Amino acid sequence: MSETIEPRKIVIDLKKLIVEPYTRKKEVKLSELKDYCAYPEDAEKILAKGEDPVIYEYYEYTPTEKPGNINFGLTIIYPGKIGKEYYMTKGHFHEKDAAEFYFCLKGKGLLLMQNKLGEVATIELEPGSLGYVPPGWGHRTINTGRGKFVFFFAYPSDAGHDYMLVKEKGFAKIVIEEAKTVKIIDNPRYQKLSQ
Ligand code: S6P
Ligand code: ZN
Repeated sequence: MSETIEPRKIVIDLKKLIVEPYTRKKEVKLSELKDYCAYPEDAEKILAKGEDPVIYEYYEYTPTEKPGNINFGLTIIYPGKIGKEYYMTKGHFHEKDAAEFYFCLKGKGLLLMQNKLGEVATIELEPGSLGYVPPGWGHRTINTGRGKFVFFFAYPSDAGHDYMLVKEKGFAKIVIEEAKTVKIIDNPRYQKLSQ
């Protein structure tokens, strides 16, 4: 029998920074992110002190994974750095050719994208601006501000997520703070997809 999805109302609470109701909440701490960092030795130093800060969290509402539906939610990236690299999401590619958008609600940050040819694009996000991720582009978000960086996302429910490509090869660029300014530089640990 085919699944019936009922129409419904979902509230995005901009004060509490929560989606109500949500189907999934995930908190990513430094210990889980460390293999994605450009300078994992800096992550190890923080962890060795007995600290394991939450880097980001997200609330998602997934009606179903059936094609034709939309997943959406809220991502909150905390302010901070791991060494000189700003707090960021792991980043991923979608398994299917599926686009996504990020609509910034609070704070400021960067949307870093890369396609499988190794081409890179960055979009600055501040409240009111929307970053569009075309199908085929891996995406990571980075908090370059002093407060929480918060954005609303939406993408096709059957998109799927591939984290391995980013974990093993990295993004070609990383975002760091140097001399108190935001810099986008080559990732010293990047391995081209053809290697
Ligand atoms: C999912 C969408 C977001 C991210 C979230 C965390 O397609 O892009 O919900 O899941 O921003 O990022 P990541 O890379 O840990 O999934
Ligand atoms: Zn995505």
